[in-house]
Amino acid sequence: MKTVYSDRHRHQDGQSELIDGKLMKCFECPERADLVLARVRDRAIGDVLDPTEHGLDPVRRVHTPAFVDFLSTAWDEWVAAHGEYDALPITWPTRGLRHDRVPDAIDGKLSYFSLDAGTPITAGTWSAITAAADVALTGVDLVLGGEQHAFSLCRPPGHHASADVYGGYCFFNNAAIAAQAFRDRGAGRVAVLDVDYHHGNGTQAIFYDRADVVFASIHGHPQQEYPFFLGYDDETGTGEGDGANLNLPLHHGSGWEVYGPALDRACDFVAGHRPDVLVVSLGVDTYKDDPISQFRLEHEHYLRMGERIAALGLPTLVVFEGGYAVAEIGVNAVNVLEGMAG
Ligand code: Q9C
Ligand code: ZN
Repeated sequence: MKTVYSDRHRHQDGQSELIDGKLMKCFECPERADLVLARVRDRAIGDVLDPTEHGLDPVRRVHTPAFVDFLSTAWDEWVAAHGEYDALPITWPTRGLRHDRVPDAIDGKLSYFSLDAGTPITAGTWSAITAAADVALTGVDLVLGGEQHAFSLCRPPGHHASADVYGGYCFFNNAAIAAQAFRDRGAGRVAVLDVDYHHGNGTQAIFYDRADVVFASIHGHPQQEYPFFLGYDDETGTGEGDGANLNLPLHHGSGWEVYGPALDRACDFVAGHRPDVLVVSLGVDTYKDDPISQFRLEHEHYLRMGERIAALGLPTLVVFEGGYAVAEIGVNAVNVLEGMAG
C-alpha cells in the first residue's frame, strides 16, 4: 500500500492546550506522524509519496469561504493583537447568544469559528493544514488511479472540523475533503468509516443531510466523552440523508469483545449502502494506553480491524486522524494497514 506524506505537518507544533483544568503540552504533536512514517518505512509496506498541490477549490467544497479565509489570516491577526503566542479561544456563542454576526476582533473570530480551547493556531498552522488536505487529495488520486488501498498520513487530523468550525486538534476535515473529491470525480456513493476513539462530529455534520456520502462511527459515548454534544445512536441522518448515518457509541473501558462486534455492525451498514469507495478515518486513540482515551484495544486488534475493513472489498483510502500513545502509534496504525494487505 502506498503512503502519502508531507513534512509540512511539522509546521503545526503547538505549545499547549487547555485540558483537565491545566495548560498542558499539546498531545497532538509532530512526533505522531514522524513515528507512523518510521513504521511505514520499517515494515516496507509500500512507497512513500509526496503530495501534489490541489489548491483550495476541493477544500471549499466542504468548508465555507468565510472559514477558509479566517484560517488563512488568523495567525497574522492574532500576532498583531497579542504577539507570537499560540492562539486559543476562551469564550463561545452558546445558548442565548447571537450566531449571525462574525466579530471583527480576532479573539471574537476564534470564538465564532471554534469548539474548544485545545486546538492552537500557530505560525505554521496554515502551511500544515493545506499540506494535509493535499495529502488526502493525493490519496484520492491514487485510489482513482487504480490502487485498491492507499494511506494518507494526514496531520493535523480532521474529523472534528465541520464546514465552519475547527477544534479537537482539527482544522480542515481531510477525510471529508477526500470523500467529496471522490464524489466530484465520479464515485456515485462514498462511505466514511470513522474508527477514531472520538466521534467524528465534523464529518457527520458535513454529510448529515446527504445520501451520497454515508457515515458510520464507533466512538466513546457522548454521555462520557468529548466532543459530548454529538454521536448518539439516535442520530441517523436527515432529509435525503435519513438512514445514511450510523453511530455506535461505546462506554469507557470497552475492549475488543465489544469493539469487534461494533466494527462488524459498522461494516455491514457500510456494505448495505453499496458504496463505490470507502474512506476510513483512522484514529488509533482506541489503544489501551492512550493518555486521553478510555478504550482497551491491543496491538493485535488493529490487525483484525484492517482485515475486517479489507473484507468489504472496496477501494479504500485510509486517512490518519488521532492517537496519542506516541510510542505505540506507529505499530497500531501500520497494523491496520498490514491487516488490510492480508
Ligand atoms: N478530557 C482527535 O483525536 N480533548 N481529537 C479531549 C479529554 C480533545 C481529539 C479532552 C480531544 C480531541 C482527532
Ligand atoms: Zn480521537
